[in-house]
Amino acid sequence: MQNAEIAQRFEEIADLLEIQGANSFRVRAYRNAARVVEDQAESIAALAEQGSARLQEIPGIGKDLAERIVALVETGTIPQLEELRSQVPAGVLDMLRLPGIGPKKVAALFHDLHVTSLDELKQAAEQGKVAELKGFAKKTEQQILAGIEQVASFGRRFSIAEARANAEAIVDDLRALDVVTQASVAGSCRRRKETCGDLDVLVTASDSAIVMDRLAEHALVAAVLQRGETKQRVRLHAGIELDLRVVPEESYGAALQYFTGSKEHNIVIRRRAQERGLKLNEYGLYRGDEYVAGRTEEDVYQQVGLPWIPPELREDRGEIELAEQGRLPQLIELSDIQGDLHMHTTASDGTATILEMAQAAKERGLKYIAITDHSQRVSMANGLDAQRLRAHWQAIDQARGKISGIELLCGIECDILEDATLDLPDDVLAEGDWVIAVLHYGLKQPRAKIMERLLNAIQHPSVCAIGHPSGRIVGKRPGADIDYPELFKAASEFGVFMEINAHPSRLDLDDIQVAAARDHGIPIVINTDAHAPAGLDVLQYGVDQARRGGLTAADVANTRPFEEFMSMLRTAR
Ligand code: DGT
Ligand code: CA
Ligand code: CA
Repeated sequence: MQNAEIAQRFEEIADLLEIQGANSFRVRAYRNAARVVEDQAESIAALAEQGSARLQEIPGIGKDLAERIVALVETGTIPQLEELRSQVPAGVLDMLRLPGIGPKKVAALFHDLHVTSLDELKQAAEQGKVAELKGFAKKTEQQILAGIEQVASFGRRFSIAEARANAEAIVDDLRALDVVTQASVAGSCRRRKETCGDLDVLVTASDSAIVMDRLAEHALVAAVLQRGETKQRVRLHAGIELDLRVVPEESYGAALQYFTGSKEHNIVIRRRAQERGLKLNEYGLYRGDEYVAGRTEEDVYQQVGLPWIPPELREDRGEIELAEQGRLPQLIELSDIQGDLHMHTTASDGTATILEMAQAAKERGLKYIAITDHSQRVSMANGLDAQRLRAHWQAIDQARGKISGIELLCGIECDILEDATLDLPDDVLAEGDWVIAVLHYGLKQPRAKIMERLLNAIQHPSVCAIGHPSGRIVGKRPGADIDYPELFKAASEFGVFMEINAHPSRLDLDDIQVAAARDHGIPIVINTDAHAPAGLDVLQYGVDQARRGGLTAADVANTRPFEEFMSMLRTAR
């Protein structure tokens, strides 16, 4: 447990006590404790393991507090905190995030108005009930409503899947207008970043008012936040906000370059312009007052001595150097993918049969798939034991005779158990064509244990690939604490492939590790992890992640024709 987490628990106790109207000295004692813990350079948890006396040597930590810390480190919680949490609904604490609202006001809202969440607070404020409370003015009520809006959107990032679906629908509809000549999404969404804070859209048009009206009335738009002559900001029903800019034709390339970002990439590009006696902004490239270029992105890059750089690479992670040397990679494309090596059927937690998945994959142009249902440890997902797996593989073998034009591999998504052993016996695993080893449980184990598990799996003679290596869920759950250089070194030594799990909630490996895995010469596979036919359609997001990592088709094993993929697999092992 890190110091910040310990401190956060004490802050929570202080908040809860204050909301309950506890003695202010007690409240302050916990706030002080939080600060003392947070400011320590040494690990408080490590000190706590040496006992309460060791902790009491730290100024500001008395006997009581030291014992609470020891209990917290040993059990993961504090009885007093649990007790307080049971008395105050979780949503009440959310109200503390509102600007200008402290524990005293929250206490009044909770006790006098019986409001227990931001949603209920919003309702009460809209009905004017908040202003009627003692100590609350009409102004406070408005402040609360504005704060709720802010909290709802602040810091929230949206998955690339949701971002793209919304942005592309709007861009398509704007492009369909007669007055519109060009339209594009820009920003992080165009760079295919795994999450987007907001959406940026650029348009050229002969009449900007028509474009503005079309957006304001769009079915996906919930509210117009700001509207000017050529700029509009709206909030979509999905919650994400979108900036639309209508720009002149001669500025379109410069604006697209500017608003695609990233900021870091743009700083370097602007510097290169300056070095050439040019000024670059969102309107164009200028020499003094004279317009030099800006109609297309290609023109802008050319003027600063570079070829056009794919948006996915624009993060200032070496792409400018590669561009300068004429060594930009020919990035992989969706159409390069020939196989999908991770999917589920009704044998575990999928909704379609082997043949239905094979048919769906074939319809999407794939030439081979691996059926990889769960192993027994994932009992929630009806994971397979040795006997059921052998029967399932027989069923896959029989399915081979019932469909042509697509090859089926007998695979398994085998858990790497908390004790670092594999979830199925060696003799069974040895009978499979394709074994993906994965972490599902014990993701919070210390790094050394996580690495022992991954390295054991890599050294297992039947393991072909590590699936969704970190186990993270984007924006929700951090992944396991992995020593990536060590992981990749072992994978490359033992010929184990690494997966980019294409599901937008996983995208695991992430973009940085994708590039690192490639640098280790590890064959990468991009897989959907589909649990239904429609699940096969997430492949694009995995390809985008690979592009952000700078991968070419040659870096990705499942761009190979089936025979070549199989011989690659045999050689690797
Ligand atoms: P996001 O929305 O947080 O996912 O990330 P972006 O990259 O879409 O950022 P956003 O929406 O704030 O701005 C879009 C692009 O516009 C950004 O990537 C670069 C450019 N940009 C915005 N503000 C600035 C700025 O202050 N300086 C520079 N150089 N570029 C900016
Ligand atoms: Ca953005
Ligand atoms: Ca923006």
